[in-house]
Amino acid sequence: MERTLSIVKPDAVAAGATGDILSRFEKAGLTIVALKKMRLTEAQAQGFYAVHKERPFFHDLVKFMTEGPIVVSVLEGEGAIAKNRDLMGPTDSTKAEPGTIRGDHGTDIERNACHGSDAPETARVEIAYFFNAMEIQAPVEALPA
Ligand code: 3AN
Repeated sequence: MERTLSIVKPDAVAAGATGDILSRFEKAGLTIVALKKMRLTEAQAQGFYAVHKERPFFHDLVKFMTEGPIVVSVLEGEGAIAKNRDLMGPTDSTKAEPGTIRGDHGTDIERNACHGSDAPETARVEIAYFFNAMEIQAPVEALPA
């Protein structure tokens, strides 16, 4: 079992595509074990994308990610990280096939509808950035007796 962080970005939330995107995760066999809608502050967006802070697109990316609410979730399932990235399609929406989330809801490389963690270590860090342990549904077996 693996967990990954998903973000429905401000463009897709504003377009009313949240339900469509979340339903794709469930249809692909992923379980939504945590979910919230929020609007990032500038500092929160900068912190989330800190690895990109030297990149030329950093300022615009932060501006985009704070322009409206996002819907953040933790997806759980076998191979959840790769499964989510397959559903999303490539970062650049103009290269994403129809049928992928970015192909159907993204505009370009920046306004690309969704985010998904790219590796187990980044998934762990990203999940902890948005959710504490009590906000993530744990299986009954994992609860103390
Ligand atoms: P992904 O989200 O597909 O893992 P990353 O981690 O390479 O992509 O990039 C993080 C975010 O930064 C992307 N989702 C995209 O919104 C933005 N981004 C990446 N490269 C560019 C670029 N060349 N121009 C504008 N925005 C970019």
